[in-house]
Amino acid sequence: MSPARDLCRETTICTVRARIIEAPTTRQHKLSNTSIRYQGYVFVEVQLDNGVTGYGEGSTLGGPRWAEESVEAMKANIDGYLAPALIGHAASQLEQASVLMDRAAKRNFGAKSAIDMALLDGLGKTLNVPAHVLLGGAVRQSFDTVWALASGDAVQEVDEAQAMIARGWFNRFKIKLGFADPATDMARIRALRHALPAHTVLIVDVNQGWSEAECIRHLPALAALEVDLVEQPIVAGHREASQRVAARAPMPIMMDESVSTLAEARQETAAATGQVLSLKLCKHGSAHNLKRVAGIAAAAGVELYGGCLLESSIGAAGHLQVFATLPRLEWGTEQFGPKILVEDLVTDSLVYRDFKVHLPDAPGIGVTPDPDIIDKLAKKD
Ligand code: MUC
Ligand code: MG
Repeated sequence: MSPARDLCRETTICTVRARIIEAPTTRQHKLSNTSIRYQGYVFVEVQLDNGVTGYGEGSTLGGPRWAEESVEAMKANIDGYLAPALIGHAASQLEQASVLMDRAAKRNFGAKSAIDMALLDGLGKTLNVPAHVLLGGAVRQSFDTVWALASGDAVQEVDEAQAMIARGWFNRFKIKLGFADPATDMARIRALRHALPAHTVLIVDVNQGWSEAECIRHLPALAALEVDLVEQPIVAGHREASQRVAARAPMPIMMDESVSTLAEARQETAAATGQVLSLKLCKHGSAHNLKRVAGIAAAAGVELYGGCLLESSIGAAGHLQVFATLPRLEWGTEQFGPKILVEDLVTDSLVYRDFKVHLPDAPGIGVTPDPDIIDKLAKKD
């Protein structure tokens, strides 16, 4: 038997450790349902019996508000249910690990995806290959980027966007809406549209903040400002209202919070509640599930967008490994988290250049957590 096959067959999971990290951000980041000055992560270390450690990260924004999981809940469910279900099992059996985790806990997609990422990292390092090789192989080495503007202050946002363009990091922008009154929001977008180069891609994310009536009122004004894409304007699950809005909207609608599971992907695309879908590991629970959701959407003719939840370079690298394998990814990725942190969590941050983020090619997810920064930012029990 080949050494690689031996390694895969025999390598088992010894320990799964989860720690909460609180990483300060460079500025306040506001959404319709929360506002943060630091980003919370669950940092997962999976120790394999061949001596390799795999690292993964789950994130959420400002407690259990963006979705039902908080980082505290992720850690509690990893410690109490998910880790015990995996100890002693083969590290290479990624699908089996998902089955075991699904038996141990319902949903908990952020917690599961952090462990799945750590397993992919450990397995990639064991076999000396980047994680994307275990997911079908990369069809792209870099991704067009999107930066999120979310201070709510129009002057600051114009300055920030211009600085991102000047650095060559980001030249497409997503504006977070829904925390201010619509007149203020329109003034922010108008300021950006006038200050930025002609035809700069502008996306707005309402994070479920508007009713159908508000969409009817405000989407024409967004169209007049040449907004290219509107993300999750309506509460997830309000399917008929979302369907009507998507049918009459003058620009494409992007589904985000409304699609986590494969069933939701099937139902929302069948109901045509959007023409674009944002993919995130914390919503889909594993890299393989993200690929399945992407397949359902692509089969329905829906365009794909590589979403984020302000991951550090650890979680962002994990996302790039799977995004790299998608046959189509029309909108590139918004993995901007590493650039909004005061300190990134790795020794080798992802590279942003020429308005692209580049796929790392080191084994596993391709980045190395910095133990000193992790220890400094880890929440003390
Ligand atoms: C979301 O809803 O898309 C990603 C960027 C951002 O500002 O918020 C997140 C989550
Ligand atoms: Mg969103």
